[in-house]
Amino acid sequence: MRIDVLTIFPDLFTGFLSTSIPAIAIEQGRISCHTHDIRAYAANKHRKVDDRPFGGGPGMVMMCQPIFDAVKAAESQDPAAGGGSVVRVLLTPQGERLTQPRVEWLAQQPRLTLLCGHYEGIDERVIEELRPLEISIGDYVLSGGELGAMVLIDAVARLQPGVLGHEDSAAEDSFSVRSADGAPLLDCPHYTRPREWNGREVPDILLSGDHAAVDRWRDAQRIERTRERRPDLLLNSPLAEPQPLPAANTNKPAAQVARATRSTASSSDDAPLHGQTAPEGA
Ligand code: 9D3
Repeated sequence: MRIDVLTIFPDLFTGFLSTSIPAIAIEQGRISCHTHDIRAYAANKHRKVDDRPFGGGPGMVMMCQPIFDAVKAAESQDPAAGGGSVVRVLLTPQGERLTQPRVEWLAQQPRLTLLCGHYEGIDERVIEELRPLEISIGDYVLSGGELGAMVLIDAVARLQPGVLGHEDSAAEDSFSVRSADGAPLLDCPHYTRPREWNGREVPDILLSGDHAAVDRWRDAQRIERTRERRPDLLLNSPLAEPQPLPAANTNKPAAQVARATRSTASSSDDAPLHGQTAPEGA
């Protein structure tokens, strides 16, 4: 897979691309990653890539011309790389959420062009012209698309065949392990030596040598942790706690039913499985 990244901060990618899984994927020749400085394509002599918004308001807007020319230049390099097929992705808070099924689809493409926005946003006309997929990595505010692009690159790199030493690791971690009915499950807890640390012991079952019993214990842990921490993943699964009737059979809107279900499943009288929780707000 060939990946081209368009950014006004190409330096952000150097450490990332020379470390850990992305570096291994590149060294093995499973992916190649090319960064392009959008500023190098600015046609004006001041190398200006942004301007004030029409209609007024705060901040600056990225101009069409440097972005369009950078995309065309990047995609005309090594034209054989994608066999003529290039998937364009704009990282933007207005995008659809990056999920593991979307990562799996992106990982199978021969060529990606990742466009990182900055400032208040990008002139809408160049988005209409390029028609990229629009992807967000979550509901929080970043200062630009670069971290989103790195998240996407890391997620697709580790799925390339041969990149992870232990081939089962990708198939068995969070969101790849599924219950019998197909609900994605969180991972079970892991332990290594020593058997006792700081007065804390490793669960006896893991030392029993009974592999079938270990497998059953791990499955039970996955289900319990998913119920406790991510009941939303089990909403349509028989593994979920008893739920309110579907929205169609009540006079409540679906969002309200989902909210009630989630708050029931993680009620505060249950002991928390882990010590601290980040507040989600009102
Ligand atoms: C505070 C500015 N916002 C006004 C309502 C708009 C805004 C513009 C540009 C907010 C963030 C950004 C920069 N973010 C990204 O480019 C971005 C992003 C993100 O902020 N959150 C989650 N995923 C992504 S992917 C790209």
